[in-house]
Amino acid sequence: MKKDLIFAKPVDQISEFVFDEHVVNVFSDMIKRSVPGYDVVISMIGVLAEQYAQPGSNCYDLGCSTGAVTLVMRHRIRKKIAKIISIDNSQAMVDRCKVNVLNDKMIIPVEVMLADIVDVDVENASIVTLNFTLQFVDIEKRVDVLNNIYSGLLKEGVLVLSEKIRFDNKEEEKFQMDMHDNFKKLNGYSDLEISQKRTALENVLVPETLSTHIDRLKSTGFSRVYAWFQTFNFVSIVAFK
Ligand code: GEK
Repeated sequence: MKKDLIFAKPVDQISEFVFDEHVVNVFSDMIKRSVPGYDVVISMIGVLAEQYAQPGSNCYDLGCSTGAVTLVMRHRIRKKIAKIISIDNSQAMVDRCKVNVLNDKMIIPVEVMLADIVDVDVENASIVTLNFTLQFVDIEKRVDVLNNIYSGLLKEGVLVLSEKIRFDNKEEEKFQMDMHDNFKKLNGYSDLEISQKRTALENVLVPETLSTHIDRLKSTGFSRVYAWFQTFNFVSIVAFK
């Protein structure tokens, strides 16, 4: 696994964060050292997928990056589903995801597509995952993404939504952000790396509160919405049609 040193050196003008080749090359290391609980979320998505995948249906990995969710679904699902559809709008991510799928020997068919999840039609789906992806979509378009997912889900279909969140309560926001910074420092990131990355992500990753997510999912029509995981300012929610 190549080490993430993208923000290790001081930069005069920090440009907006993009999911380009440099990020793809270190992505696995970057996400594990930056998102507390990432590995747990990935393996528990496997547990959810095993439980809720429906025969003949599609399972979607929206914002698939290098394919961690795609592969855990492919390894865990025992039913004869139609296929896994993995979508990302970064060409570099899609290319890497395709390689990772080719190197994986499981038999469930996987279609990896370059597309914006705002424009994709979800069809015949039993499971849809947005694993730390919706946070990168313009706030006003998030409801369209959820409506599209909801209408493409089968009865009893499941959406897994994982997000970085913010908190209305200032004290709690400070506590959760401090703990997240401590987590990154313990994982070897310097103060400079943390601060430069924060600037690069400022208008790119826009977190919302947990209640905003839950309310939006419920108003989209999801009948049961449960937060099943939280570590500091990272949560994962499961929503049932
Ligand atoms: C994982 N799910 O390893 N359409 C499609 N893809 C998008 C869009 C969009 N509008 N916006 C962002 N992306 C993965 C991790 S990373 C999370 C997801 C992170 C893609 C973007 O190119 C990137 O690959 C991914 O969403 C977000 O479980 O880096 O914090």
